[in-house]
Amino acid sequence: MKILFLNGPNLNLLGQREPEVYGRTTLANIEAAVRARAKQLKAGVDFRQSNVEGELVDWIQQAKGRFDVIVINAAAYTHTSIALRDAIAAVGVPTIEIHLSNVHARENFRRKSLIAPVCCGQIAGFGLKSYILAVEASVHVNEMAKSN
Ligand code: CA2
Repeated sequence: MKILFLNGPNLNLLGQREPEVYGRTTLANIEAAVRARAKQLKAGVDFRQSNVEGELVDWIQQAKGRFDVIVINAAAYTHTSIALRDAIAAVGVPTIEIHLSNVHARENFRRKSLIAPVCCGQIAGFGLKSYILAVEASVHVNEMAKSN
């Protein structure tokens, strides 16, 4: 099975800015941990980041037939992007929403996710471990999809 990991705006700054909020782990550290767990579970991984909403939309559209599951940390676009929501709904690839922080314990505007209703589930609040849990959830979602 193949998993497409998508990371939204400013996540390229992880570990370099605001360590008090997002910690010292870099996106490269996260990618390495994701690849290690995916290898154990015999899953392939493509891991991407963009600050551009339209590029994320393009990648979601192109996932059809190429990936079994999409995992997305849409960052700030989580709370604003109807375009990402429409792309996830249109592509029909099971999608898991993830966040490093517990978005429900932060500012009110972070409690609303426009993509949650078109995702199969949400993992938030576990830092790098949110990504590892998402690898495991992807395998589960794929097995469920195959048995239906
Ligand atoms: O907790 C998460 O994973 C978020 O998706 C992170 C987003 C935020 O807008 C969401 O509400 C929750 C922000 C990502 C920006 O990351 C930075 C990293 C270092 C320095 C500045 C921003």
